[in-house]
Amino acid sequence: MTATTADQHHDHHPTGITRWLFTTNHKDIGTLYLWFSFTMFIIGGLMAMIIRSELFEPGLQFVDPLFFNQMTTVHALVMIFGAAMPAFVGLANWQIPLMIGAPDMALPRLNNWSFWLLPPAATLLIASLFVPGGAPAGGWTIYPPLSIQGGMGVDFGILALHMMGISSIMGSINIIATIMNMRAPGMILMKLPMFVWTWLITAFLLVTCIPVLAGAITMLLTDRHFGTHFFDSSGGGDPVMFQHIFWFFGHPEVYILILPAFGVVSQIIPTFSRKPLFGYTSMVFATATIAFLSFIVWAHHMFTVGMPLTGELFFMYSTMLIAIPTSVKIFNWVSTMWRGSLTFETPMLYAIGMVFLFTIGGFSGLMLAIVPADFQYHDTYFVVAHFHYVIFGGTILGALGAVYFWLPKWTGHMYNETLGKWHFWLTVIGMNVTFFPQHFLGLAGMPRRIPDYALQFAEFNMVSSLGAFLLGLSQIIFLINVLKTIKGGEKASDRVWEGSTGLEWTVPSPAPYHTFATPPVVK
Ligand code: CU1
Repeated sequence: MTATTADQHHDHHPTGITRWLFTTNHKDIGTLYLWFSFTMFIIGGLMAMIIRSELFEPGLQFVDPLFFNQMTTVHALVMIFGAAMPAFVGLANWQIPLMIGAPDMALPRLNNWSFWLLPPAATLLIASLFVPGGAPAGGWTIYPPLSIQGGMGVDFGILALHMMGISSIMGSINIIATIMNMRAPGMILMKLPMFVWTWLITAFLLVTCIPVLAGAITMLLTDRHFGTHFFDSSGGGDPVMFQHIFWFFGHPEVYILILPAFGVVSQIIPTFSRKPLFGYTSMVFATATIAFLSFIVWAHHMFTVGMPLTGELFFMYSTMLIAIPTSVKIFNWVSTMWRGSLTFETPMLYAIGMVFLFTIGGFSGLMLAIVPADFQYHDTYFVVAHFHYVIFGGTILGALGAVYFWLPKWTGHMYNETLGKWHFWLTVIGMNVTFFPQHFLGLAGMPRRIPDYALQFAEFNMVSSLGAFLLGLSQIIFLINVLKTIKGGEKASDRVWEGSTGLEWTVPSPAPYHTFATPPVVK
């Protein structure tokens, strides 16, 4: 059979469910990832609502203590592996080929498989709550001995983590292969848009650290069923070894969650400042430095296990070192805005909110890095407040900002700006009312992962729960806005943000004014 050029370049277009099941198109797969992520965000969010309902006042109200801890564990795993990571893989699928001038991802069939591993994995994870014995109950870190003793739900969790890990590794291989091999002629690495740079570095973090998690949970599995005693002290094993292996994965995982959000912010801020990104080269090296340092700080999560003083000092100072490249990035974002022609449409609000709130989480992280102080904060609500500023304030706000930023590009329609602004302000107010009081609860000594608490913690918990209900409800505005934009609405121009040329979504940063054929209109 002779194939014409047209045949080679036009796939068959199956419709309905088969379109989505068999798709190898990066945009379709990006869309699947984003909707999957949003679904997990809602499911994990509903669990958070149950947690905050239970903690609204002292005493046991709605769920029994074991189920409370199991659901808290699944909330974390769903949010990290189901909502946050897939959101950015979805953004990567949509944007990386467009940003580097490639027709699709390098490995389109692998791409399909990467996505379709996720729904069964998520099903297993959520089902673990309802099998005899229930889900892991010790938090997302699944520390032994609790995770050795738990029922078959723990095995569900381990299998789910393996599947999501395989998905992440395959996705990362695809992203690395695409960026290294499929750039348009002339696009040298130091011309990559920052979103692409941050994803390249994130993909290397993923292929390096996910196998370590896979090792840890496989050893856990053999401890549970095949008579090994890696982590079982009754058989000569060491439960603290699990913590070392887990956090060798777990700390880089934190940067996997945040670096692509940094990339998004580095695209949005120049666009709405009508200036090129300040300090592009330092931004690239700061990102790479953060990624490198993320591998030598892991034991700051386990200062209280009783490690040698030299170890505590090393992990304290190496952790504090991360503040330097992080500050470089924050300095660059602020400098990009400095004397720019700023406008504050929804994506820009999200980017600025992300920089501000992530920085709060960064500072509380610095506080937690101080060894003697950490002995006070360890396993308190201070830690919960800290990482929610990082993951909600940083990662989730970054993802939401990215959706508003690129939605006109994806759909051809403008979203509703008024609804976008309502969504932003209610989300930011809800988030701060939820998580800021948790700093005070933690400093006052309230432990994390408990369904009940002493009376002196009642007021701040009530405030926190009210904030959480506001935060949860305001996400409905986002859903309505996105659905309306997909269905129709005002047509998006090819210079939606009046920031630069039609390439404003894809170039490293908007070109300086004097390079425009037609000068942009600044409101
Ligand atoms: Cu860490």
